[in-house]
Amino acid sequence: MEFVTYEQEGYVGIVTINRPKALNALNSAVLEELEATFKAVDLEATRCLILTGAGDKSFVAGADIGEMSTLTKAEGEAFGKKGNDVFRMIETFPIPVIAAVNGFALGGGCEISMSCDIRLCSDNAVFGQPEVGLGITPGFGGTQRLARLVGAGMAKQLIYTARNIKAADAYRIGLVNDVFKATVDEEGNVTATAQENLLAGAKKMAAGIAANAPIAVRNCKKAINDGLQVNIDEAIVIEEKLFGDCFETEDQKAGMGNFLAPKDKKVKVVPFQNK
Ligand code: DAK
Repeated sequence: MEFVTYEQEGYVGIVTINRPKALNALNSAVLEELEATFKAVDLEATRCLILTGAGDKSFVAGADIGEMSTLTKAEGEAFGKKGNDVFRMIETFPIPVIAAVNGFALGGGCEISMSCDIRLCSDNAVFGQPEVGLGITPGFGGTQRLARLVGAGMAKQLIYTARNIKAADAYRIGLVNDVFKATVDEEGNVTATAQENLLAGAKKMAAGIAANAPIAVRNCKKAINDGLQVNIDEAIVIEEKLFGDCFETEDQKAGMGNFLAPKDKKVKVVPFQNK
């Protein structure tokens, strides 16, 4: 792969968009490689993914404006479909995906982060949907996912004004779950950069998720995603089905068995087997 790398650390997979010279902008090749990378993830061996960008300046600075600028209507539609298919694949991917936003997350960059389950960012992160300034609407789900995440009023403000916001404001409006900054020692020397702390924080969260019962975690993702699309009565039925689906699994027996075991037989970390 030219633009996407994949590393496996225990149960956690790290997908990195690696096109730093163009601030990791999404062109067709990046989208195709992202799709291939996600499709190749071994779901037996992987329980959580992290999606990040190469370098310390940008997560993803949007769709590739150079490539888009010459598209015909038909080509624009095909490009939009490719992006939407990839983003929807991430959103519905069976295991959780954490976006580790290490800088600019603009346009398609903000949108791809919103197709992930959870967003963490470094304190230099910048979020925004600048599309109306380019003469287009957010086309990779921005009008839909931003409104669902931060509410219609705030989404409309961000989209209509095309104004970027910094990490602290993204945290304030609930677009990101946490912001990481550099650590400095008593003399003021940087001992870990914001990006290093971001990736460490994302890995820690991913490992925590991976330590829980994998079938239950997957079913929670599906229940939340599917339930948000329907009314509450239908949503409760979805939840019931996915709740019932956990029973008779080895993981359910192991989890509840450990809770009920005598104190001296309890383990701190239940060795869930994904079965
Ligand atoms: N596309 C292509 N190249 C980009 C890019 C992008 N989005 N963003 C940055 N680059 C490139 C720059 O051209 C430059 O390349 P060289 O000149 O060095 O070859 C390199 O990355 C470094 O960028 P800068 O020199 O501009 O760096 P600065 O630090 O000065 O500025 C910046 C950083 C992020 C503020 C600036 O680069 C910038 O404003 N970038 C554009 C951000 C943006 O507007 N993003 C939204 C793109 S629109 C669709 C669905 C979805 C979409 C479209 C259609 N359909 C349904 C059809 C999505 C649209 C978008 O995402």
